[in-house]
Amino acid sequence: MAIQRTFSIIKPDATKRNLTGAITKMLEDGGLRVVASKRIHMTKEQAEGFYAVHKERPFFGELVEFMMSEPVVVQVLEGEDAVARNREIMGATNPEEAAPGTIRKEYALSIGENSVHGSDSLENAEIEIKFFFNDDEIVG
Ligand code: DAT
Ligand code: MG
Repeated sequence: MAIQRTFSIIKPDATKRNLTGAITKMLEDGGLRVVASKRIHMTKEQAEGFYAVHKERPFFGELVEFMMSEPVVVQVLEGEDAVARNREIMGATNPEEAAPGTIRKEYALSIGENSVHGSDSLENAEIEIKFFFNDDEIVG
């Protein structure tokens, strides 16, 4: 175990329902610290670039349109084992499969409108943090 940083997005379905604070509290209560945060409205270029790994998937167009549909809050989270810890707090991609007490079980509307993103590996966390934040925007 080690102190890590991971990347999180509070997605459009959640910002639209005014859940930024409630979701951030679940992350904080789970042991993670918000060391960077900003509310942005993603451009098409940002949404396509961020999710480029999924561009061959049938839901790619829908995913990009969704991520541009309302503002999002992008965050850097820090803590013990932060990448795995954040994935635990988020719950499974499909809210029907998400464990009780997780963000997605509590708030997600569907597999697509599932309230949060979290990096799936330390390597991807570094790439995703750099995609949205400059070093001087992260204050540990
Ligand atoms: P996760 O966000 O849990 O890492 P993922 O990386 O497999 O999941 O997919 C990225 C996002 O794409 C996911 O949060 C919501 C959307 N998505 C995934 N599978 C989908 C599906 N079968 N139908 C619609 N959207 C989907
Ligand atoms: Mg993923």
